Amino acid sequence: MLQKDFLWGGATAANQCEGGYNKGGRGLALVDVVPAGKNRFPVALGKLSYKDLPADSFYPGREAIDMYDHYIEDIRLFAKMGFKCYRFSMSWSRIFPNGDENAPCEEGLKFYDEIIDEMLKNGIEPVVTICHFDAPIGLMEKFGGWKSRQMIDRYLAYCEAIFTRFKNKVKYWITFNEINMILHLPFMGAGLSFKEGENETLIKYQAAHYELVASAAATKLAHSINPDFMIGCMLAAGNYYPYSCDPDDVMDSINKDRENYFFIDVQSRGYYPSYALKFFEREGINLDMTVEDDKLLRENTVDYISFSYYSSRLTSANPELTDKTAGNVFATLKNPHLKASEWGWQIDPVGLRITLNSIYDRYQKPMFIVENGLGAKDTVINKETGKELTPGTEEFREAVKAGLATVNDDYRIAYLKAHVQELMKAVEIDGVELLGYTPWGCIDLVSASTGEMSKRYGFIYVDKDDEGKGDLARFPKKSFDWYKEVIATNGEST
Ligand code: BGP
Repeated sequence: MLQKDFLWGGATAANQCEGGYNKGGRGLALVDVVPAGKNRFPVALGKLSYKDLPADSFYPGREAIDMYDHYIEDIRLFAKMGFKCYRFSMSWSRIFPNGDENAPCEEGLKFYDEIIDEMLKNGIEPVVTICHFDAPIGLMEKFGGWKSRQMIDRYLAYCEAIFTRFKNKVKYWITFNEINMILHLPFMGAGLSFKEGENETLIKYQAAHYELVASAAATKLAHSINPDFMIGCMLAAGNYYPYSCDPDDVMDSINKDRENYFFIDVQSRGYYPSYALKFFEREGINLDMTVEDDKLLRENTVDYISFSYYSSRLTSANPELTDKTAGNVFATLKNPHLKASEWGWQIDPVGLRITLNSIYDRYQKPMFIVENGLGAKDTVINKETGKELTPGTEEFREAVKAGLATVNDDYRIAYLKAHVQELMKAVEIDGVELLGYTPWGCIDLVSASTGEMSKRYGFIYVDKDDEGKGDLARFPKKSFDWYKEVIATNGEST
């Protein structure tokens, strides 16, 4: 049995659902300038400047599903599903539009006050990601993003504003979404861009160091404001399997895992692991790392470890093996034992149990699965006639109005069901400590890797397409009732 207060819920991020990019005094943020389509990865990787793109490239991310004006309706739908918690992110540039103001923007704080109050009214515990791919553009322009140590103070000013304002309303915080994205999508993760000939590895690890110090300093600050705050780190997780039992493959998988676990090693243990120090030595990487940084890291480790899990990964020391998955930031070898999503993300529920066990064995701290799910193309149907409905048509709108539109997303239910069953085994059989589970994109939103709407994760459908068309109507999919039952039975009925 899971504990009675297990936190079932869902997860989103401001940058992918909130919209209202120019409302309430909000300044431009990182993701506002990462376009959909073929230029998305070059910009997210810091190889192409958004300034070289036409101004209309950034649709539909900036308006997303307009949760800015729909949050009451959305939170009530979450409450209907029985959510115990809701993980969302605050938009840094709503609180400090340019990043460097002396005082926070009251309108931004008020907006989150209202959202949180609505959640609390509905018995939903807020879980707040402080930064989810969306530092203010002003700070990118001024400092080159997390290349600069000055980002730490700006981040802390933001943290102080929200910790103080919400100290009696929010308990669970996450300092950075998927902090290891610095290595994989450096512009999206940390506002980094690179010039020809620069040492990218050095820049990425320096930025990582500043974020790690900022995270530790935020943990210290948080506990001084409210000792009951629970501060978590967050990793894009998913263990690497060795391709074979060849010891070289096994060693290779250990090294690949370390690239990601490096971040939690520092955030949870409080010091740099020896394999990382050796790596820096070999690469000639000399980081700006002070005695005070070291002290901060050691004295302010996280209270819990949160992570996203979509897929396991597969690696080999043999360079001749090149059959990799496409469509995933973490390209991996194809695992013959696994099926994959339409985007090539390999589906591995047991991998979730393996990942939970690895993390718990390594750190012995409570964990929180804050993202998991299946991105898929959904087809809307009329639930009475079974007829397919085309968004944008009169028939579609009529069916939505009459409460007859739905999606029979059995594929999503199958994915989530298998993962919930494995997380239950990890708790009940292996004894890992798990605080909660918040499937990603509990309401359809813009995809981080494609910048489009058509890769959907939600229990709730949102009428909006890749061109930004649609009237934003929301309605439950079949998975909505399935998840409601899972929550109502505390995971016993899947
Ligand atoms: C994670 C991000 C999310 C989210 C998710 C799904 O990396 O934290 O922001 O989008 O992945 O990815 P995608 O939207 O690319 O399918």
